[in-house]
Amino acid sequence: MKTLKFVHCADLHLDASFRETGTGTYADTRRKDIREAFKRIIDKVRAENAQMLLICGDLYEHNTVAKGTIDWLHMVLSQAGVPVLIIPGNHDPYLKNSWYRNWDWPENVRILSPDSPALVMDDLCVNIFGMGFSSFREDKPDLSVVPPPVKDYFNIMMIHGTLDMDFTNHAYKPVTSEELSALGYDYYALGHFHKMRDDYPMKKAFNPGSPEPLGFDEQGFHGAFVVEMTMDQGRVDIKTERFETSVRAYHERNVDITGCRTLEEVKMRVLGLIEGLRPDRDLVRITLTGRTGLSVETDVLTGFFSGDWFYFRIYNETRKDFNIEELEKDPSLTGAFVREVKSRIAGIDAELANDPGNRELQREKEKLLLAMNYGLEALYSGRIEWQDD
Ligand SMILES: [Mn+2]
Repeated sequence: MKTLKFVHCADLHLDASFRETGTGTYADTRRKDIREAFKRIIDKVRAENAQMLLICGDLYEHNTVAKGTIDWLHMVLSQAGVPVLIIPGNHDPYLKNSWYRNWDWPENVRILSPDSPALVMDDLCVNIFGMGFSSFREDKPDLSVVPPPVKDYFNIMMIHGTLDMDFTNHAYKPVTSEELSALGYDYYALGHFHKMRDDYPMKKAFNPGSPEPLGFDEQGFHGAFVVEMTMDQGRVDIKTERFETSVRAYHERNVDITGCRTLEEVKMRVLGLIEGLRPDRDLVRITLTGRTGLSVETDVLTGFFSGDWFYFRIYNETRKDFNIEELEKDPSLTGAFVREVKSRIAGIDAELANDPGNRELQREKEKLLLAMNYGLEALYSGRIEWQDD
């Protein structure tokens, strides 16, 4: 029986610009976070006694990467102590002025470029082929250049691209499961999509995603894979284990503040949303929705929280409350609806006057006030946006 253990990662995007959010040293700190995530990958290689490291494209940003970062990369990669195989992605393509062509990479690093995409490592019984990018955009790859699998070797294909997705006009190296399967390889090491996937219908393909999330569209788990392959009488088994590498996590939440009577109430709703999050780790973006008569100054509201938080923003997308007194005079269905709900509220108010502490009546009144808002919303827009929590 033969075994092979390696770490598979992709999409570091070293020196990403983090333009979208700029306060002071924010972008610098985030770029350091990516380095830290990469160090966690190298640490894992050593801790697991992995035999190689695969980096499946977008290791750095071609347009913004600093020489200092490439020097740092040299140091960290040479510390890995095992072969490191890299393919260029669409953010670090194999251009004439690419670092991949014009720089001495450490001895243990091998760039599987479009010029020289194939490698056989006899000591590890590995046959590996890399399908990377030579420019910022590429369409369907020519899979006929992939050599046939080597018998009794672990056959691994690294590819930066799009598996089984219909992105007509937006595809980066689109391939299908059938096309990959037909190559007869044992493991397809993907890169490009920043969300981790280990549940492709094609059981041999794995996409690690970005080790450090790069924006609010990259919420959830971020890390890489430890892969163990075994070969027994020609049969290859794959075991992957995900591990977390991200330094920070993005959280985006909407909160409907319809019915909130004071800013304090709005603040409490926001507090409820961020319960359990950590100011030093979690980046938070909250959007207020619904209708309100409150004057919501997001600066003031953000000020309640932002002191402790590395990143905390509140956006106001609420709309002005309905003008009930005006609508009551409306001759159409809208006016009839408002008059009906208003008279029910008046009924509850009368009962409440006799029994002010009655919780059930209070709840009933709150319900009617919400019904007024949702009903008017439906009459005006033809649909209701439910509060999502
Ligand atoms: Mn990428």
